[in-house]
Amino acid sequence: MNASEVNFDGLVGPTHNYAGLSVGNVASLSNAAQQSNPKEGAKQGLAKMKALSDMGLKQALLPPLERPDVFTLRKLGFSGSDADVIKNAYEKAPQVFVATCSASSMWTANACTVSPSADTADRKVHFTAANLANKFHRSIESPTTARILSSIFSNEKYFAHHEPLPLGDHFGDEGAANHTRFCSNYGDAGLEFFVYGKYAFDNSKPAPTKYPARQTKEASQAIARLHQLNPDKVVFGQQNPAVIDKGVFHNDVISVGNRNVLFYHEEAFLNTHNLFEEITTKFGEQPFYFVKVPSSAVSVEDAVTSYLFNSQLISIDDKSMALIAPGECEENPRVKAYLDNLVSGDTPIKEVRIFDVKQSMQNGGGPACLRQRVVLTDEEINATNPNVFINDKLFAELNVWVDKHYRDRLSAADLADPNLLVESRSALDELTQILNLGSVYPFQLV
Ligand code: SUG
Repeated sequence: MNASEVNFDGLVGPTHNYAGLSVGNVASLSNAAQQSNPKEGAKQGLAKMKALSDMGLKQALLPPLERPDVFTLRKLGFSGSDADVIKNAYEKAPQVFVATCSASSMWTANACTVSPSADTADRKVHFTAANLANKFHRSIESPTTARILSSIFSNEKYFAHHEPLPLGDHFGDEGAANHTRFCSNYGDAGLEFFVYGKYAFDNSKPAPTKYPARQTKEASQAIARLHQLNPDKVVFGQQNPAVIDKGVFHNDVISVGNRNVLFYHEEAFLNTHNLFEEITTKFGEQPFYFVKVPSSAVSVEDAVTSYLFNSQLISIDDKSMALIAPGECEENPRVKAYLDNLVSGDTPIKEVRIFDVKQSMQNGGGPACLRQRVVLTDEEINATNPNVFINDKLFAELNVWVDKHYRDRLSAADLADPNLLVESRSALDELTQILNLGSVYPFQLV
């Protein structure tokens, strides 16, 4: 069956801001209270989408969520008109308020976990929106995210959607940021690799001590069950707790995989030897490339500041791959030297392309955070909403839309401006028409 990887990038939302909301995410905390530029953020993201589409890859997008989230604020006891809700929340509970303003849905790697039809028992593509339970500002994303996914992938003959896992730390699920799929060709049955940060029900097992482990093993196991995966084609591996404590809050900050390649940092995992043996055995075919970046070349600290591993690893053709890396990799001499050598080595990675996604990077989101990978057969692509696929026309239309609706400067105080909600809603309403999504936002459903 012919299948391709489609990258669904998150469109940066009109309230993109830096609020220091993510303990354990070094960039988020160190840029807290900086002024942001939502317009520039959205355009940087669109430019990356357009470039990948021009490289011949299939590229689509997921829309941003409505923020501030007035509906959540109402659940927390704020009442009156929408403007009253915003004003009272800002004055009486400013930290709660900013958490309802985050444009964090832009990092669509965290939107959901997807298993392609070649891997599932019922031969449907399975989706589970991530509950993002570890961070309040992210835990409010999943209901609308799930609605958007169901709208884009609506044909029940091909697509199966599951509820997000139950909320709470025990089933903390961060979606594809901790999930990689290996395969020979995209249409073949693959090996799904789930990486967790801790065990939820066994405190005697290794776990980080300084920063939270956001993904539990039990959550990963639940996703594998829901998606009807063959246990012989699933591997669970634990992230090294020591690197979580150094700021590696998701596994996609320390490794990235594609087809028969895992590009990873030497310190990424626990029990690496046994883990890789299981991957090789279950993958079955040869060759499989474990491309190790040694600590002597790039330290964990360099990996966290440059986001080397938050690159996208994409297939250019059947033999060679490219890393889509953030600009920060060029600014770090050790990372740059490593990359200069990598492309001439004996691995399928033959090219590095650098992209400026600084607006997102300052919140701890690199190129790979900004995309959700969905492997689809040609038939499944035909059953997907065609209006979310990037082409020259949509790219131009979205740039005009951003110019019309987005601000080029946003500070904490601006978030309390009730006009921002009005601007944001009219932007999103127009976007649902451009993308032909129907009513997906809470303000469209009341
Ligand atoms: O969940 N940052 C996001 C970054 C997510 C990156 N995604 C992946 N690695 N896949 C997070 O920590 C910061 C928001 C703020 O501080 O304003 C934030 O939510």
